[in-house]
Amino acid sequence: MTRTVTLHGYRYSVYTRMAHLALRAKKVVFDWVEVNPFLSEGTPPHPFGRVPVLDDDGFRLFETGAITRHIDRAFDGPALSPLAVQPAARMDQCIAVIDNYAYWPLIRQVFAHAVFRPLEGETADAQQIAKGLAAAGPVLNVLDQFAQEGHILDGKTLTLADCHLIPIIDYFTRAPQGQTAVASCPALERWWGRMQHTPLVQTTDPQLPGRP
Ligand SMILES: N[C@@H](CCC(=O)N[C@@H](CS)C(=O)NCC(=O)O)C(=O)O
Repeated sequence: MTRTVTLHGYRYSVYTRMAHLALRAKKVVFDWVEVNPFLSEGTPPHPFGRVPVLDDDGFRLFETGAITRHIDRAFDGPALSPLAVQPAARMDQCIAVIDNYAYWPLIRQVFAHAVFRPLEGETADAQQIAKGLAAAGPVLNVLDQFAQEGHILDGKTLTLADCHLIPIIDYFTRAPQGQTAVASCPALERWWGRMQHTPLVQTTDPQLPGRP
């Protein structure tokens, strides 16, 4: 019997892309159901109105950290979680840092207001960009230290930390201010320099409106 895997997600969502990256890294065949959580009519099968949701042959999961770990455990392909204790802990820590301290300032404040809203013809709030940039500084420093240490984010061995961080840094550096901020974090910049042209990153590019 064929195993049916479905990703319910929104094409421009960083969290959807995290799950998408894990599925692609494991070479899982899956269907994509497009759901825009910001429109009331497109209600995803998620109790809190978010994306993504993964359906693995009838087993439904929400929360991206659980989804990507499930993908890693439930499918063949390269392991995306380090076996060694310290790198595994650092990967988990990195994912939590992204959820708790990176998503809001880097994506919802800087990227949304400096890049996405202008592309969509919506008004942007310069104060939100300034607040997001200020909050982004300490987060980027922590991520830079992770990359510098070398347990994760080494630009060679892909882990779930990469799957979670790629969408965030990709969008953040599309804002000139974000690019400048990352340029002051040498190890993080080196990591992104290695990752950004990989087939995995290219094939999961959300193709923002107005970009070739
Ligand atoms: N804790 C959730 C967060 C997911 C999330 O915030 N997704 C965003 C899109 S990137 C969303 O659905 N936002 C809709 C909203 O904020 O109403 C997870 O880990 O999956």
